Amino acid sequence: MSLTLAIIKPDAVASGKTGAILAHLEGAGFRIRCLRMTRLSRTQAAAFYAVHRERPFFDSLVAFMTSGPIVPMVLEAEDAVPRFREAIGATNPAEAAPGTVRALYAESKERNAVHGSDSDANAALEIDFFFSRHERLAVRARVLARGPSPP
Ligand code: 3AN
Repeated sequence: MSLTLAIIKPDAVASGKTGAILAHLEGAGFRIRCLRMTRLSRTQAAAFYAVHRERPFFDSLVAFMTSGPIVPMVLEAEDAVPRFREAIGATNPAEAAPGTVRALYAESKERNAVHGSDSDANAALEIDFFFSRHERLAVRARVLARGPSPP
């Protein structure tokens, strides 16, 4: 089993889709291992999206991601990173496969309801960004205690 970092973005939180998205993800086989609601400062959002700092949409993306509360979470599944990206669909909801989270809940390329890590290495960095060492160790302890064949 592996982990990914997911975020329910400000558009979906503000429009009351948090519960529906969590239910969708659990129904798709993801186990929620850490979860919180928070609001990013400009500095935090710019750091989280630093890889996009030269892109024309960067300022707008930072403004959007700081516009309201978000719900970051750690999800566990087999091949969590690629499976989650499949479950959320393409960045542009107009191109997202039917039944994916973005096809169901996203408004536009920018206001696209959810974020998912794009590699195991970035998942580890993004989990560190949002969750404390204490929370991360608690997840690891539960995964290890469960052994190789989860219930
Ligand atoms: P994804 O979230 O599907 O991995 P990325 O990493 O290419 O997509 O982009 C990060 C975020 O930047 C997206 N989730 C979206 O909110 C925003 N974004 C990407 N492309 C555009 C665009 N052309 N115009 C506006 N916002 C964009």
